[in-house]
Amino acid sequence: MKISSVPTKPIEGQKTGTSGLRKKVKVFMQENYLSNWIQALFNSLPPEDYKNGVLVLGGDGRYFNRAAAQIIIKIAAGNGVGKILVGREGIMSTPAVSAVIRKRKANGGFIMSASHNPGGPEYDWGIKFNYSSGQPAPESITDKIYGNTLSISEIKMAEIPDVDVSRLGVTKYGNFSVEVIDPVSDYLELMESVFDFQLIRSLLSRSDFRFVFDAMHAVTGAYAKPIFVDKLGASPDSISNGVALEDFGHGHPDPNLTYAKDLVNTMYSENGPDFGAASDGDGDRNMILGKKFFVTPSDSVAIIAANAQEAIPYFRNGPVGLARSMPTSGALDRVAELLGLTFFEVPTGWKFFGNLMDDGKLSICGEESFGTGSDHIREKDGIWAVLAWLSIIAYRNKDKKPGEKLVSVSDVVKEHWATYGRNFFSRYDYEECESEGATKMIEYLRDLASKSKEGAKYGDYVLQFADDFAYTDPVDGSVASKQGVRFVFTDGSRIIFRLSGTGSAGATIRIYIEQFEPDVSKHDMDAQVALKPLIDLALSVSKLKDFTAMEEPTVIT
Ligand code: VG1
Ligand code: CO
Repeated sequence: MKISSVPTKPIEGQKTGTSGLRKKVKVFMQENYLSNWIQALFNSLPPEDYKNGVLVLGGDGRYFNRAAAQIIIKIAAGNGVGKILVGREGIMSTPAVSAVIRKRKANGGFIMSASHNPGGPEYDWGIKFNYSSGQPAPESITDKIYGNTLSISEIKMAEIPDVDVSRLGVTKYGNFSVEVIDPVSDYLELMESVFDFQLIRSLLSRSDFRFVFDAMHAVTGAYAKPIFVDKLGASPDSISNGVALEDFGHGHPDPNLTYAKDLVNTMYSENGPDFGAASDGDGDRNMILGKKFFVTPSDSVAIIAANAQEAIPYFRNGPVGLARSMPTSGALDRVAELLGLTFFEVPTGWKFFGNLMDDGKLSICGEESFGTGSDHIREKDGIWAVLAWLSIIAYRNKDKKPGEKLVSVSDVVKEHWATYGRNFFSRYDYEECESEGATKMIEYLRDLASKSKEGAKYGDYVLQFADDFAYTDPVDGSVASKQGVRFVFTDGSRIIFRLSGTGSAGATIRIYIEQFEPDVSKHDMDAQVALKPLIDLALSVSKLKDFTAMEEPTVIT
């Protein structure tokens, strides 16, 4: 195998965000743009982490993945990687890549995805690198990669023909080989070891229970039929948008109340289904809905944690520890407290959970941004979350005779609130703001937080503390600072501000609002109504309209 040295120059702006490097496709298609980043990555890894080693390659099927896969394979070969395991047609969800890395003891893997960002020639592309236990590369590595993109001068490329990724099997090129693998089978095997498929099947085959899943024309299209239909007995028409398309059918593959509107409409229609779910571009997010009922992701992880031991065989000995990202509501904290479990609060982004899991401290975790998962892999996992919820509902109904009223998704949630209290939660997103105004607003808030005093009055709320969240990893001692400005009040209410690290144009401001309500008689209130005073406070404290000229949020969750 001949390896050529391609001269190159540094390209600006290749710093990874919350989850990999994301840019417009057009940016990635510039000469050497992707190649520089991939080569910089190899320049950053210790050689023993990839020389003659095995790397996994998958993606969500978006536009440019096919061309990108060939570039990545050639540079990997050029740098001495021994073998690449690639999903057929370049397809593999983020959780499946994590599962395959772990099962096959690979050194790491690439995921070609910009997750929930839209795809197609005018939209976004992205690349993530995961390490040997399947977790997203830590900041120590991504910082090194960025450093190397600033000084890169040479790309090492193997001179091999394009690899046919459409057929399963191994192709050898000297000491290097490519194996095209089925993107579903390892992942499915793992799911079968985590859950009681028989139990879920008993629910999905009932005539008085209707299930729907919206793959949003993204990667879970490849997983939904083999898992829900073929293995678990759901009817074939329960899957919508089940074919992965390069532009996600012109959609925004983000499972939330705004972008998964069709599913939401179905679930809120008269005589709608009993259970609805959706996943995002790369299959790591999930949205769970009951009949005319939305489960907020912060509640979802808390409810899964509270029910895991009885409903999910993987947790038959009980979870060891729980964790959430800082802006996620405190619903999970209450479960940890009642069950007597260790609890962690980490910055936004899944990379912070992995160390805790590797150290045996953490079993179940989640983020308010529709991310839920466990230590079965090192990524959030959309299909896993759906199976977890189906397990809970199936377990509650396992002895119900035909015709008897079933325990519904909303019953489970309301029962949970009655036991633990309800954490009202909402997130306001202001997408594509002018970067300058958004940055100034965060700086202003950071300054305000640092000057704020305990006991200060904010309308009807009394300040407990305000800060810019910083996290010290209890396993390796690494510190992440400036992770979000928070104002926490004496009744436990919180308002939090941060800038998104996953966008590809302008800046996105996220405001997270939370208030705890122990009184059961108030649990049926609409979250937007219950949180109105706190939302108004957040807008006035931040002077958002002055800084950004944004009148309304683009997405409300
Ligand atoms: C967002 C979410 C965060 C999530 C990240 C990656 O980040 O808020 O919770 O981990 O996306 O999810 P940000 O920086 O835009 O707020 V995914 O599904 O894009 O891999
Ligand atoms: Co995603």
